[in-house]
Amino acid sequence: MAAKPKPDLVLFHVPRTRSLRVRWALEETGLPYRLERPEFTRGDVGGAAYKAVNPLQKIPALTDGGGEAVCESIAAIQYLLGRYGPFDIEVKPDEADYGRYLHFLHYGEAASALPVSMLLAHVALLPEEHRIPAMAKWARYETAKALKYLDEHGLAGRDWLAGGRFTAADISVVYMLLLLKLIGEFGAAPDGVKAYFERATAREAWKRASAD
Ligand SMILES: N[C@@H](CCC(=O)N[C@@H](CS)C(=O)NCC(=O)O)C(=O)O
Repeated sequence: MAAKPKPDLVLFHVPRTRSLRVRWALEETGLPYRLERPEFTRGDVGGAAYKAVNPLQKIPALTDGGGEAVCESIAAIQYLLGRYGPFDIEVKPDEADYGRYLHFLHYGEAASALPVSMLLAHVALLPEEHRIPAMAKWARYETAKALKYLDEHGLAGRDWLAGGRFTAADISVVYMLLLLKLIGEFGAAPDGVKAYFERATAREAWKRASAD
C-alpha cells in the first residue's frame, strides 16, 4: 500500500465566513494547517493575490502543497476526510447512517444556502434601498420551514444528525445556524434546534476555530 500523503494544508480564512466550517473540521481532526487571511473586501476579496488562488474570490480556499485549491467549503471538508482519514467525524460507507450523513453534509450548504443567503442579503447585507421586503418575507418563510425540518427530521430523538456522534454533517448545518444568529434571525428557531446549536458550539474545536 502507498504511504499516506503528508499534509501541507493552507486555509484561506475570514472569521464568520464559510471557511469557519473547514477550520472547525481541521480542529476536530487535529490535522496540521496554516492560515492565510485575505482581506474580505466586497467585490474584490483578497485582491489579485487571492484571485490567483480562487478565481471566484470567495472564501474559503484550501490548498495542499502545489496544485489547485478546493474552493467549496463542503468539498474542502470531504477532501480532508478522504485524503487523511479515517476520522471519527465522518460516517463511513459501511455504517447504517451513511446516506443520512451525506444528505445533511450537503444539505447544510446546498438546500439551506438559498433562503439563508437571501435573508442575509435582504435584512443585512444590501444597502437598505436595495432590500426587497417580499424577498425577505419569502426567505424567512423558507428558513422557518428548514428549521422545522431540522427539528422534526434531523434531530428528533438525536443529539447529532448522523452516526450517533458529532460529524462533519453537524459542522455543515451548524454554520448555517450561525449565519441566522449573526443576522438576528435565530430567535424563532425551535427549542431543539437552539439546544443543538449550543451543544455544537460548546465543543473545544469550535472554540478554537471561531476564536479569531
Ligand atoms: N458554496 C460556497 C459559498 C462560498 C461563499 O459564498 N463565501 C462567501 C463568504 S461566506 C464569500 O466569499 N462572499 C464574498 C463574495 O461573494 O464576494 C462554499 O460553501 O464555500
